[in-house]
Amino acid sequence: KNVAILGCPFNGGQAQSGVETGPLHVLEHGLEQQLQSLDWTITSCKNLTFTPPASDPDEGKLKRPRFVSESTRKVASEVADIIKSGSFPLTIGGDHSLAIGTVSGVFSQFPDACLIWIDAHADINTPASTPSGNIHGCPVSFVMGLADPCPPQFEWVKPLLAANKLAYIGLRDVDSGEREILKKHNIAAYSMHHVDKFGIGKVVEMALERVNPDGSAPIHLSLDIDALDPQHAPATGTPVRGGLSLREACYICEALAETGNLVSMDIMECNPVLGIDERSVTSTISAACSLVRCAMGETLL
Ligand code: DIR
Ligand code: MN
Ligand code: MN
Ligand code: MN
Repeated sequence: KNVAILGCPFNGGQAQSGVETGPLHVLEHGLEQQLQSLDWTITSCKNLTFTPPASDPDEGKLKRPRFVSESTRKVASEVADIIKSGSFPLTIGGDHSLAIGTVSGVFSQFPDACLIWIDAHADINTPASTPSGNIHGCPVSFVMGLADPCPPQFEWVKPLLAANKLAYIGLRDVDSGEREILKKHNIAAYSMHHVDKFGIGKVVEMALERVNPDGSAPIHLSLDIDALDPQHAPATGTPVRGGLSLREACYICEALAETGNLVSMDIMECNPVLGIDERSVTSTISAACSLVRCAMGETLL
C-alpha cells in the first residue's frame, strides 16, 4: 500500500484567502504518521507551488482563468505521474477547482473510472451558468466537456468523465442552472433529503449501483469538507447548514474503502483562516483527517 501526498496550497478558484493554508494544517495534524500506522508507505509528500500570472483578465464571467488553468494542469500531470509510479494520490486542497486537475489526472490513467463527489454543492456550473464566476463552482462541468464553448485557457482539459460515471452525495445548495444540468444528463445526485429518507447506507449503495453496476471500476473520491454539517467542519469558505454528520461522511469513506476499488482521493476546501476560534479550526482539520483515514481503511476490520 503506497500513497503519495500532494499538498495543493491553491486559492484561485474562489475569492477568500486562507484555503491555501489547508494542506499545511492537515499535515501538521499528523496525517502522515496516521497513514503510516494504517500500514501505508508514504512514497512522497510534496507541496506544489502555484504562482499567479502577472495578467489574468476575466474570461466572460470566469475569474482568474489562467491561474486556475495553469495550476490544475500541473496537478493533473502530478496525479498522473503518481498513479504511473504505482501510488495512491491523496490530494489536499486548496479550493475545489483543483479537481479539474485531479479528475483529469486520474481519468487519463483509468479511463473506466467513476467519480464520487461529496459536497454541499454540485460544482457543475458552466462558464455560462456560473452565478459567481468562481471556478471552484465549475470543475465538474469542465471535466465533462459541458463548457460550450470551452474557454481558451482550458482547452487542455479533455472531456473524460461521462455523465453515468458521476454520483453526488450531500447536496443541499444547488444553483438553478446546475439543477437543469443534473436533470438533462440524468446524473446520480443524492441530496441531504435522500440521506434523511433512505439512510446513508442505502444512499451509498444506490450511488455505487448507478456509477459502478458491476463493481469493477476504479473509484476517485472528491470530498469537499463543506459536505459536513458546519457543526463538524465550520472552517470552510461556503458552509451550508443541514449537512452530513461526521459519522455519515465517515461511513461513505469506509464503504468506498470496502470496495477495494478506491484509487485516488481529494480532500478540499478546509480554510483554517475562517475558523472563528482555535476549536473550530481543530474540529475542521481533525474531521478532514478522520475522513482520509476512513477512506484509507482505518475502520475496516
Ligand atoms: C456556487 C457555490 N454554486 C458557485 N459553489 C461552491 O459559486 O458556483 N462550491 N461553494 O464549493
Ligand atoms: Mn462545496
Ligand atoms: Mn466543492
Ligand atoms: Mn466551496
